[in-house]
Amino acid sequence: MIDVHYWPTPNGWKVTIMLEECGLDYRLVPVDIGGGDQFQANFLRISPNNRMPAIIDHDPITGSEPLALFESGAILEYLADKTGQFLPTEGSQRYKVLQWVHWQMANLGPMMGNANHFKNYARNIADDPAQLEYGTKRFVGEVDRLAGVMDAQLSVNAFLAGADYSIADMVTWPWAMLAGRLIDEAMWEVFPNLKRWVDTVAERPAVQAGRKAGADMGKKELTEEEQKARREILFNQTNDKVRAAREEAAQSAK
Ligand SMILES: N[C@@H](CCC(=O)N[C@@H](CS)C(=O)NCC(=O)O)C(=O)O
Repeated sequence: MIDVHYWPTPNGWKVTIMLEECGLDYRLVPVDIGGGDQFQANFLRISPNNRMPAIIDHDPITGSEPLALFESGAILEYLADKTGQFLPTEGSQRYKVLQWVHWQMANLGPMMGNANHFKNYARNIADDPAQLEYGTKRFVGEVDRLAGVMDAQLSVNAFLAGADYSIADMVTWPWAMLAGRLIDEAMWEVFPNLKRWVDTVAERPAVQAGRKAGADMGKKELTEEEQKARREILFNQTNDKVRAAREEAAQSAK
């Protein structure tokens, strides 16, 4: 059994999609990131970067001790090695797949996260329109650039890392399919190869099941005050705040 410490977001879906693709048994452990669960002592022990997703595999390939992992790319690489699926075990294609996994983790994910922040969230927090405009332009521009990178790659390959569907597609699809909300829905006409790939991956039953996993977790109606408190937790993190949460967690663990 694999515990998935999870909230239904693109980074969380990567893991549930892979687990569904491989037919592995898993159970979801909610990490309400707007409510601050990512700072709880038990969670920080398995995910010291206070981010979900994280997993605990109680029957790992590494021995008899349960294996805890954070970072979605590392989790998918591990699950691929565990099952022998969606990542070749050797040869140049293994590294081609990993290259695109790292590309997503270092580029598309962070740039889309920042674009989403400036476009959709920061206007509730920042009062300087020039800052908002600069941040939006910078990061939406990066998302547009990265959409072009994917479109070019997919103009000569069926899937991101080549001819076969792999963990590179699974880490990229949950973000890429949302790009229209940041750039403009008309973007899909400009990037037809990306659109073809987004639609093809969306049809896979495991992708649909992974996307639905835990969908009810974030559905509660929130008051304006509650929304404000959640934004404060999510968007105002510094080392001071993280250290205070860790110290509090350490105290309560005593
Ligand atoms: N690179 C990490 C990113 C994970 C990440 O940013 N998770 C977000 C939700 S999508 C989170 O846990 N946020 C909590 C917070 O910001 O405190 C991964 O892919 O696992």
